[in-house]
Amino acid sequence: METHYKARCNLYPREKDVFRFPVPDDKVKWSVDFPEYKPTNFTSSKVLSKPGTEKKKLNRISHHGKYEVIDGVPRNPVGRTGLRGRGCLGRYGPNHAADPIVTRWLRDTNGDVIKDGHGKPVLEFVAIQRQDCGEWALPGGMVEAGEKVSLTIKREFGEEAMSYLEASDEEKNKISEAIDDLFKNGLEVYSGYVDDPRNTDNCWMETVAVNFHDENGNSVSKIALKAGDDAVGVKWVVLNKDIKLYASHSHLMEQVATKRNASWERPSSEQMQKT
Ligand code: RP5
Ligand code: MG
Ligand code: MG
Repeated sequence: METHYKARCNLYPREKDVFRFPVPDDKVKWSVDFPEYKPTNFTSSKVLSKPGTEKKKLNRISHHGKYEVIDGVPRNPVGRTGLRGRGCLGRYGPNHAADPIVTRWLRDTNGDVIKDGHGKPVLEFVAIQRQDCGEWALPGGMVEAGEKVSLTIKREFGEEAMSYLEASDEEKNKISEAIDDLFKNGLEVYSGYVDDPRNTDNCWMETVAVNFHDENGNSVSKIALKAGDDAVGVKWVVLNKDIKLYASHSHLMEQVATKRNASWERPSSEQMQKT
């Protein structure tokens, strides 16, 4: 992650009157002098009212190695965000999440894979609409204390894209089976800092993003998607460079396109008509 943009959004997420100190592009790096920099210190009351959780066995290690701790608090490794404190994030330093990226090839009505003008096949992926901000995103979530990333990936996909928490016991078994089957051969596409709007100077999101690809269109494509938990919508989205996604999820999707040798172009309306 070279720099961050969403982590410098003016109004802090989920708040009405918490604004960031404006940080121009050339003042993001801590190594650049910025004597006027006086960011507000903000930690949401929800975070402050959760005492004792620090004792849990949470992974405090960054994917980027050692981070600086200044005056007892970790420093965002990418740079200034315009806000100090924990904001609405639970931990100082890295807050670990995991993102499942479920993909299939976009096919025409005959079942043939659609290709872009350069002959590259076009991907579709499962996106959810976040309840907190309405933006479309990967169905990811926080790694719970002591939880393996592989389990977080399955759990979050079940909760957000298959409505596991709202399902009956019988449905729950079916969803778990489908997910176990689908999430067997993952390709890790990214691990590290996420340009999340909740980041502050002292805490930030990191993720492990794993791609599960349905090459032949007969596994993932069969599952029933249903938004649940903190998702209010779920759908297959045609991948291209113009899609607007939450945090730096578009950057994660670019990694998938590169690794799968898939198209990163917007498909023409002619191509879309064939689907
Ligand atoms: C993003 O926040 C991660 O990439 C992940 O998708 C998500 C985790 O937070 P919640 O969805 O649990 O809010 O930075
Ligand atoms: Mg979740
Ligand atoms: Mg989530």
